[in-house]
Amino acid sequence: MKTQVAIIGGGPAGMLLSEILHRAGIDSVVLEAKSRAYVLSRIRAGVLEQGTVDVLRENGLGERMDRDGHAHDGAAIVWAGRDRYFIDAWKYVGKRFMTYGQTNIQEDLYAAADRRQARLINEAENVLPHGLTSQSPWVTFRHNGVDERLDCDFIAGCDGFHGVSRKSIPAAILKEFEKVYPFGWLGVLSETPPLNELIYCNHPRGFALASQRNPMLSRYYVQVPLDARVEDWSDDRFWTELKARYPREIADAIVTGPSIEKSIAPLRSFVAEPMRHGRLFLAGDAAHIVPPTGAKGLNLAVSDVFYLARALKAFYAGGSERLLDGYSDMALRRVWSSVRFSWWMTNLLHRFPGTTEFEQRAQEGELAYLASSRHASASVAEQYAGLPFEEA
Ligand code: RFL
Ligand code: PHB
Repeated sequence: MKTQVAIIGGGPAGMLLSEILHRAGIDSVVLEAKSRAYVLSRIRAGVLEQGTVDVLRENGLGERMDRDGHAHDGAAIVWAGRDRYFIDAWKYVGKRFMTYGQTNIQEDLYAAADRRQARLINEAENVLPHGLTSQSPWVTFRHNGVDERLDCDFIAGCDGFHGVSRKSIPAAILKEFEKVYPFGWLGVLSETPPLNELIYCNHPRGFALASQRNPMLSRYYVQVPLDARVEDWSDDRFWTELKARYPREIADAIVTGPSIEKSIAPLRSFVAEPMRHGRLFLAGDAAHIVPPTGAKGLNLAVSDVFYLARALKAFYAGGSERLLDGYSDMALRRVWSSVRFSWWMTNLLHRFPGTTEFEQRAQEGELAYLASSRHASASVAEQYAGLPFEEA
């Protein structure tokens, strides 16, 4: 098999890259390890930055999002006994957000791929990139019991944190930065009407978050210890704990019901540099992970893909490698700004093991300061909204 860009991973990063390239007349093949049903059932992100919404719209992926998504101006934070604080991106930076599930984006991307009869290979096994520093790299894999080889000009490593792409960069070249947090998030999806806004909560019992997917689908999270097991969290226990963390009026407004999904995600910050080795380019979770507190992971995957697609388009349009050469540095500038913000927000809102009353008061003091300061509020709003994409 032959193509221009071999894309490893059919998550949001890989599928969006394939779609944007197709619209520019560039051929690609996507190799995805899991089945279509598995990919389409993963429950993950929910909050899209304005920049992400714009990229999806510009590439013909906005129709269902604009119909079913919930547009909003920012998110609230509540903490012990105080008034709420609203991160107002619309007021301070003129940007809005869309609540629209990653699961839906993934469906929209697969539907668009079907319409153009994209070459998307699910359940590709033993995917391995080769010849990265040559002009003509290739990828080997096994599909339906047959060994295959895909020749290409470039390889895009969009295979998430556990993929093979990053691991194929020699250790002497790759530098990794990592921070693992001593807790996870237990997430519940339930067919109940959500609160009408996104509300983060700092509480001595631990962090909590109220989010949504649509008018009859809610998404909630509570911070849990690293050794927590989903089996130990009945729906009753979850709702009781969630309500114990929110101030009374909010707790009373939460509509409970049976969960339709329940899972625990550990929290981690991770960055791999550089995001390019020869003809291999990393994008999305393959190169970086953020704790979900800042709602940045999917948005970073989209900005990486935006930069990478622009660089590949410039290359195929005139042969210039300037943007490809600048890709890693440009993507990493935006990555580090979101990594820093997500780390800060995680520190501000979670209860760390061994936290003393001093540290709890210091967190509450910082929240009170944010709520009282126009300057601090503008800074938080600017970062939560996401930095603008850099010009080529
Ligand atoms: P993905 O989604 O992990 O997709 C990678 C794909 O590659 C496949 N793969 C392979 N394919 C072939 N060969 C191999 N060897 C392979 N190894 C893996 C995988 O099967 C998969 O299909 O990475 P991608 O595309 O970079 O997308 C990143 C996002 O999924 C991720 O950053 C977000 O979900 C993070 N995230 C959030 N991001 C936001 O922007 N806003 C949010 O509100 C938000 N909330 C969240 C989140 C992530 C969460 N979890 C569970 C980690 C909330 C949670 C709870
Ligand atoms: C979600 O809706 O799943 C969600 C929202 C905001 C976050 C993380 C996850 O910061």
